[in-house]
Amino acid sequence: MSATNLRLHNYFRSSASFRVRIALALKGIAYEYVPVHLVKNGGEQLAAAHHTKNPMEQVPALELVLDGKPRVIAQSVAIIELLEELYPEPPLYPKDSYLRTRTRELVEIINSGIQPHQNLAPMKRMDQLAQGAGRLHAKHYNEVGLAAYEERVKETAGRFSIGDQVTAADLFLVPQLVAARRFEVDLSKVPTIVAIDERCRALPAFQAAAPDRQPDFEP
Ligand SMILES: N[C@@H](CCC(=O)N[C@@H](CS)C(=O)NCC(=O)O)C(=O)O
Repeated sequence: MSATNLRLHNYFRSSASFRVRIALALKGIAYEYVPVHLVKNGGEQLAAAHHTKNPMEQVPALELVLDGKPRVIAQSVAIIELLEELYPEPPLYPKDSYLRTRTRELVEIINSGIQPHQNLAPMKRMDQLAQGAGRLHAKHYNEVGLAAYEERVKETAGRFSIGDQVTAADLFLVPQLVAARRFEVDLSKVPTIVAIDERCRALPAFQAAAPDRQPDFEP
């Protein structure tokens, strides 16, 4: 399988986009950055043109020519797994079956256990039911999910979530902590996570992928 003409439809503040940007940076893959503003113009993710790229009306979506055919893939887990197949070095999933499964478990704690609760649409819906509820809901699931991640990661942590090599789990953790800080989650309860996050953020690929380094960044 081979790929050319990669275009990432994404948003600087989106944690799911940030995950994919880290994978692209770690693997040294060139791509075109296509901004999709989630707030301006009524939310560009809701436009018909974007809907065809991601029917969930979310970012990220990766457009590429795959084995000569134009394709668009959504969902950060699927995109990162495709990048892993196309560009195996450096690997983001351990060779050992148990550690690979643990990596996926940590990925899912964030991908399905935390992040969906802090999305714009559910937060807006919660706020319609009770003013301010959206933020409290998002904060709660950040606390629950990060506590679970902390408990699990203690078993495998080295410099990073799984030993001393960066894995997909770290690509999910670092963007999640940006959100957790925004929701003022007390991170003193998750010291292993905080130490891993610091080590990841010292790496050039994580820095290059950070929200404030993107062309559509707004303070
Ligand atoms: N499971 C999806 C989640 C994507 C997602 O939730 N994207 C958010 C930004 S991080 C989004 O586009 N939200 C738009 C909205 O809620 O309207 C993935 O991993 O790609």
